[in-house]
Amino acid sequence: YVSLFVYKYIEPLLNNLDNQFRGSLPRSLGCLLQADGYSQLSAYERKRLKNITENAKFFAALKLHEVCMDSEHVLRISGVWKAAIHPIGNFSWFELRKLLLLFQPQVPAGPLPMVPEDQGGNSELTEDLLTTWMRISEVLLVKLVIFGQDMLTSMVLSEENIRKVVKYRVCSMAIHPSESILFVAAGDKSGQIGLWNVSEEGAHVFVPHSDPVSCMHFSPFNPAHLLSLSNDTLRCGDVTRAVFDEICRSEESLSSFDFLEDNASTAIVGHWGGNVAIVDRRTPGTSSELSADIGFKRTRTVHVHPVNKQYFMAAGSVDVCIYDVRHLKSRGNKPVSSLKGHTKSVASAYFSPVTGSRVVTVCADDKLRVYDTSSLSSTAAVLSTVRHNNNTGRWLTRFQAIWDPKREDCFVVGSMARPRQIEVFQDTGKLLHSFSNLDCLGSVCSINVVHPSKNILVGGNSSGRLHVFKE
Ligand SMILES: *[C@@H]1O[C@H](CO)[C@@H](O)[C@H](O)[C@H]1NC(C)=O
Ligand SMILES: *[C@@H]1O[C@H](CO)[C@@H](O)[C@H](O)[C@H]1NC(C)=O
Ligand SMILES: *[C@@H]1O[C@H](CO)[C@@H](O)[C@H](O)[C@H]1NC(C)=O
Ligand SMILES: *[C@@H]1O[C@H](CO)[C@@H](O)[C@H](O)[C@H]1NC(C)=O
Ligand SMILES: *[C@@H]1O[C@H](CO)[C@@H](O)[C@H](O)[C@H]1NC(C)=O
Ligand SMILES: *[C@@H]1O[C@H](CO)[C@@H](O)[C@H](O)[C@H]1NC(C)=O
Ligand SMILES: CC(=O)N[C@H]1CO[C@H](CO)[C@@H](O)[C@@H]1O
Repeated sequence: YVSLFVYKYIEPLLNNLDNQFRGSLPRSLGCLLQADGYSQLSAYERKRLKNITENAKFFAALKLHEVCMDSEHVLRISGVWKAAIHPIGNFSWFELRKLLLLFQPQVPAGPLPMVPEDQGGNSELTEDLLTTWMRISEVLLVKLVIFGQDMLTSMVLSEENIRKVVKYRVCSMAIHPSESILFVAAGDKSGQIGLWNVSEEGAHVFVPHSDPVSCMHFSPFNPAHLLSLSNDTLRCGDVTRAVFDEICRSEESLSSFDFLEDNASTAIVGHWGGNVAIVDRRTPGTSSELSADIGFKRTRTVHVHPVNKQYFMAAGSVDVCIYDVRHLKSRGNKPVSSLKGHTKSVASAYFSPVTGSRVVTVCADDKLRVYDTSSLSSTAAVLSTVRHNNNTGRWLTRFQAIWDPKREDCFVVGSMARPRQIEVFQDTGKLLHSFSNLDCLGSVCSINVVHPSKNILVGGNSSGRLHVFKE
């Protein structure tokens, strides 16, 4: 059936494509041709299918599916897709995409060498970049710069500070704490991680995951370590050993993580299925220490209190609750505090960075809410509510509101408003500033990250481009 489908619909489709989409055939496709239905084909059809295989045209289908996931290209090729899907009548675009996903090569389990995606022989440059990363991770002076509105307006975006860093939609970002070199990591929908020295031309791409990289942080204890999480695995890219280690591998889909202690040896990991797990990097193996049912249908983000590290917050369907990790057990967990009022799914919930006395959440009910968590009472009070269009739709990553790590009272969030902008709010709900640039910023930046000590903001869009606003 599958092969018939491929034969009937993909092949004519491929004939419509530009040569740039044609490539060589991945081995996995050979297996596909053994699938059901092959036997129903006539000898001629079988021969023809074989020819198609040998002509290695299927790879184009693979490429095509990758391209399709990138909203930038969807309009351009959707006409071709429609033409191809039309004769099938009842095959939806999503079914087709699911089918094509079967062909995507999987990243193997276990440690992976830190070698870049083939970028046409600039591996020496990658060496240099990794050396830079190592060097800037050795000495760290973190100064707290408190900036006000003047500083915000002095941060601008210019053409040379926009770069395509990963292939597809940006799902997570991390910024190295170095003050001398601006070094940014972006994770995308396909499992790529791009590393970019902002003063340099190109980015360097690695593929340590096969699923969206939904969460990423440089270790606060040792920024030579970049931790990245996708659906099935939490990895630690250790530049000193040039390897992406595997810290945790799970059958349950992983959504997010955060470090429980300053030395980053343990982490809390959220599962799409609702549970949270404790991972200890010192214990051998890649399974978690404890998986705890916290009564959630979904856990999207987890965040550890910046001062009282025994508290962590989980946010999911409509629930946002704070728990005490010391009392976590596999079942029957009761929250220390609940942040109530959300009427739809919550995309993120984060503690304010210095004292943790505020929490900002983003909810699909089109509201940003700030809670008072200074005295962890059973129900946290809402301090302010901001109406905020969050209707990012299918092609954009959902918005997350993140605190400026240098301040207690101000957070940054992507926006659907035009002209395109990234908004900064005070905890009172007042809009402090909108980062925009009529010439250079023409797209929504769903994912943003702010430098821990400098006035630098980076926004990532849905085609893998990063935009750096700086003084
Ligand atoms: C298969 O390829 C061979 C050589 O390229 C060609 O002669 C033959 O006609 C093709 N058969 C079909 C069924 O397309
Ligand atoms: C992402 O940003 C770049 C540069 O600003 C822009 O050219 C591109 O169209 C944007 N992508 C999308 C999907 O809007
Ligand atoms: C959809 O297409 C398949 C294959 O052509 C066919 O077997 C099935 O009956 C169709 N379903 C509907 C609801 O038309
Ligand atoms: C990165 O940028 C800095 C300047 O900010 C430069 O000294 C360094 O050589 C650059 N290149 C690499 C490969 O790290
Ligand atoms: C994550 O992986 C599981 C299997 O491990 C799969 O069922 C699920 O659809 C995946 N989710 C996403 C968002 O890719
Ligand atoms: C990390 O911190 C925890 C608690 O503060 C401590 O028990 C543990 O030994 C530390 N680990 C390392 C490697 O320093
Ligand atoms: C009130 C409202 O329309 N909220 C929308 C916020 O965005 C999500 C998608 O991210 C929509 O599903 C909601 O309808």
